Parts: sequence; structure tokens; C-alpha cells
Amino acid sequence: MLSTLLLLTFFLPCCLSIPIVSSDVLDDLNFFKDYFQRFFFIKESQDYTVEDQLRFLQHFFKLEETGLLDEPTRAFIRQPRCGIRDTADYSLFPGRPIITNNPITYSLINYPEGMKKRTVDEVLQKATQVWSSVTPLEFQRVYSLESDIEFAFLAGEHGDGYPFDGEGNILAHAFAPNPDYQGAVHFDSDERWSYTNRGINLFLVAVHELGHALGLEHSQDPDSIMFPNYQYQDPKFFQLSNDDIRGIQKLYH
Ligand code: TQI
Ligand code: CA
Ligand code: ZN
Ligand code: ZN
Repeated sequence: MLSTLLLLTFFLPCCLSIPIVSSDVLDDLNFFKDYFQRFFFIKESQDYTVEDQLRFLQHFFKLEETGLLDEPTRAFIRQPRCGIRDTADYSLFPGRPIITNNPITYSLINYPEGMKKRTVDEVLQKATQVWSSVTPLEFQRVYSLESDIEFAFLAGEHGDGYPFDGEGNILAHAFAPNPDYQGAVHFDSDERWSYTNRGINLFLVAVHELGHALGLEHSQDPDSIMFPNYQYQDPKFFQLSNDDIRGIQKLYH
């Protein structure tokens, strides 16, 4: 029976790349069971003991056949399959540029209309905390022109070749890390910025743009803050997706 299955699985394309449930959520054993079912498509895999399943997988991948969820097996099932595709949806800029200073300093050039200065200050601080909470990074607000990341609210043509476009459409942009230039996050000052669901939520956009400024490109994961679509969610309950965390930790660990 096992050999029939082996044959079947051999004819399956190597990289079906079925997303695996987040490893953090499941313990190793559940992770393995889930992996086995998804990878081998055996509906009746409940009929086999876990030990049989383990031996089967170990045989298939030429690991030592212990029937135990030992370290080599654990490491194996957690690695990206086929070496082609990660389970990740995030992407990085070419050459993987990062900001090498830590703490990273940031400055704020001006404030938007319609929001209290204190709220804006707090929003930016909260946005930096989102990224510092999952990395060794620290952020420090400075009141000088020399900072690693400069935040500003600007309208229309503003001197960097990427003009803003009035209310709507482009909301903001950020420059990928570059050792030769100061990092920057520009917000279109023609948007109605807010800390609520009215207008455009500054916090959500700031988290997204900081992601760019730190080296993340867009993600294909709809739950990611780096997904290229503005979707309001309550900042109070905001959480990075696992994909965001994997992406930023790839750059800063
Ligand atoms: N601004 C784009 C953005 O930041 C500009 C941009 C497109 C960009 N591709 C980029 C910047 C690659 C750096 C690297 O995505 S935007 C959203 C979202 C925008 C969009 O105004 O369209 C957010 C700004 F995700 F909601 F669509 C912020 Cl959060
Ligand atoms: Ca705009
Ligand atoms: Zn700009
Ligand atoms: Zn973006």
C-alpha cells in the first residue's frame, strides 16, 4: 500500500506549494500531521499511525527512518519546499537594502491640517513601535535635519520626481533604504488624514510606508499591512500579520 502511495506522490509535481498553516500556531506534532496530509494528499492518512507517517516521509525524503519527530525531520518539514518558493508572500527590494543604524532616528518636518499635533506625534511613534516590537530595532525621534527617516506632508510636485495628485489615489510614498540618501516618508497633504475611519487613517499608512522605508516591498498576503490595498481597520487592535513579521525579521534580526 505504501509503495502505491509513493508512486502516486512521485507523479505529483514537486512544487504544489500549498501554504502551510503558520508554524507558530501549531505545535510540532500537529504541524507535522497537517504537513503530511497537505503534502501527500492522503485522505485516509488518519488510518496510519503518526509513526508510520513519519517513517513514510523519512523514507521518501531519504532521512533516517526513526519514526520519531526528531530534529532532522522537524527541520526538514519546516524548510521551504523545493527551495524555489518560500511560504512567504512578502517581498524585499532588489539587493535587500536595510537601514544599518540602530537606533533609527526619525524627524517630522511638518503637520497635516485637521489633526492635532500631539495626535500626529503619537501616531508616528505608534507606527514605529509596530516594527520595533518584532525586531531588535529602536526608533528615536530627533529634532534635527539629520535623521535616518524624514517624515513630511507635501502636496503636488515636491522636488523628488514623484509628484502627489490631490485628494485620493496616491496617498503617500517612501524611499527604500539607500546608503547614499536620507530615508523619507512623504504623505500627500491633500488627503484628509485622521486617526479614525474617516478620511485616510494616518497610522495604517504610516505603518505601511515605514515598512517600505525599512526595506519591505508589497506583499501578496491580503492580511499583510504591505498588501497594496488600503483597507481600514481599527488602529487600537492593529497587529502585523505573520507574513509581515517574517519579512521584517528576515531583514532585521
Ligand atoms: N503609495 C504607494 C505605496 O506606498 C507608492 C508605491 C507604490 C510604493 N509601489 C511602491 C512605494 C513600492 C514604495 C515601494 O504603496 S499609495 C497603501 C495601501 C499607498 C497605498 O499611496 O498607493 C498604503 C500608500 F496599501 F493601502 F494601498 C499607503 Cl497603506
Ligand atoms: Ca493623493
Ligand atoms: Zn515625495
Ligand atoms: Zn506600498
